[in-house]
Amino acid sequence: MNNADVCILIPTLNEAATIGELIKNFKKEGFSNILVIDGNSKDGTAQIAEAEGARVILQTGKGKGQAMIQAFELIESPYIIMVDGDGTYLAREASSLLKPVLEGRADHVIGNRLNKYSPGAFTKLNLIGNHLINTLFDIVYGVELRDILSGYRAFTLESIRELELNKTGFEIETEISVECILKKQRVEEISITYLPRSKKGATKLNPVKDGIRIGSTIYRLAKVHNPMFYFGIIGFAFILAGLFTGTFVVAQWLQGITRIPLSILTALLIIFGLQMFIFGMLSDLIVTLHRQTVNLIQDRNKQRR
Ligand SMILES: Nc1nc2c(ncn2[C@@H]2O[C@H](COP(=O)(O)OP(=O)(O)OP(=O)(O)O)[C@@H](O)[C@H]2O)c(=O)[nH]1
Ligand SMILES: [Mg+2]
Repeated sequence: MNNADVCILIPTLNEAATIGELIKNFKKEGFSNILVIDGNSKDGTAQIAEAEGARVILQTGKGKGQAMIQAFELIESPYIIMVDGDGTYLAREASSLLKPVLEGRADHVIGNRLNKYSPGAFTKLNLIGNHLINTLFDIVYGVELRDILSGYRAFTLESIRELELNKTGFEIETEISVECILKKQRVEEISITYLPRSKKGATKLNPVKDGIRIGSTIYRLAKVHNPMFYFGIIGFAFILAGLFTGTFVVAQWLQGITRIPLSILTALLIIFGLQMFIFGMLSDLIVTLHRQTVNLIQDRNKQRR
């Protein structure tokens, strides 16, 4: 393997404070094939990147996700390292991230920030949000990944091309992680250092708005992988509401007051909730049968080859 076979992909939006140094550091590590996909930065990020010898492309749409998807289409190198342009990740850790991919042990390697982060790298809110999102992911997909939102990753071109990616914003890392699991790729996590963002460059992430978007992406994508979870949550919410109104109806009835409209509402809530569970069970059956069919076709295809 030649280092030119590795494309260092950096999405940037107004990262003039850090992009030059980052490119220099990757060059020092022997990586010369550097692609910056810029979101029409207003602070000269693209010019700095070009001056440092990176190939710079302007993204045609908006959002980090759109930039990444556009870049994946253009890259031809067999290996890719994706890294944020805000100087929060270390170029010297690139080779340890790449190792499992080069050795053929993994298709996709995630740099796990949660073991070695510097003070101030995560705000309290970001850390709590991260834990919640990773826990939700583990429940829905039944795999233990600690840091699905990490922006430092290494993978093969072949593996990233296999994924169906549509998310345009900060949900892109979530979508990549989900798709890797659905496509049965071998995913590995490696501990990496995570530094605080430079004071000179502003964050583009809104922890509340983007956190909710990421959480709802995991939930919506669960429909095809874990429908029991998807419908079960809705059913659970309705049954809980039904039990709540039902308790009130019974308490009133014991005091001699009959609440007819509320009794009807209680029955409807519980019936609807139970129906959601039945939907979940049926969808689960469909997903399982579909999975068996796909496995059978894949096995047949392998045998033919
Ligand atoms: N091309 C492009 N890059 C973007 C866009 N939004 C963010 N980025 C880049 O994506 C990377 C990650 O964005 P950050 O703002 O650092 O998000 P974060 O790392 O989750 O949040 P912080 O912890 O505050 O750094 C940075 O290099 C940004 O410049 C965009 O719309 N287009
Ligand atoms: Mg960042």
